[in-house]
Amino acid sequence: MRRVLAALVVVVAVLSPSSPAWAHAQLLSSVPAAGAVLPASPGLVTLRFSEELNPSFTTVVVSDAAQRRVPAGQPVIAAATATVAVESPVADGAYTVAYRVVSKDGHTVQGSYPFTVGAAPPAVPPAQAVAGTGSGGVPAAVLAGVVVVGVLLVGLAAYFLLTARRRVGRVQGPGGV
Ligand SMILES: [Cu+2]
Repeated sequence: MRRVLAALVVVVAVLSPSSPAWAHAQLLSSVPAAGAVLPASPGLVTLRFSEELNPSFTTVVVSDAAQRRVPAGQPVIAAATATVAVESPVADGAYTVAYRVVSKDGHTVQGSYPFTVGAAPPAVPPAQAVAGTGSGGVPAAVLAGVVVVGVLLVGLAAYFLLTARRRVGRVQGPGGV
């Protein structure tokens, strides 16, 4: 019963776009800021949240455009702020800061944001730009395409199954004495 309740809570939490009833740790600001274009590699990445962080459950990962992890120290927690030291200067390029923290109520909060070192990155195709809202998810257009193809395939399969069954019925019908 408790498991069912827990599952329900998760479903409700996932379905509701924002849960104002629960005060979750929220990223308030960061250095470098989301979308910042820096002239040179940052030495530190600092994230400030809306509530105190638990050092045992705070993860901050910086990765490059190829999703390789940039060597950085363990997050240093001071109240609501987490700071990681970038171990050696990074090359020009696009980077992502991904974080995972645990709210006071025990729920995990995660997110990510990009920043750029050096010149601004080349323009991305519109579909990718739309998806680049920090979720790191699959572009909506691709998802829609997958759904449409899936529905078509299921429809085709159903059609062939039905016609095959009908054909079998026809063949067996007269001969099946
Ligand atoms: Cu919560």
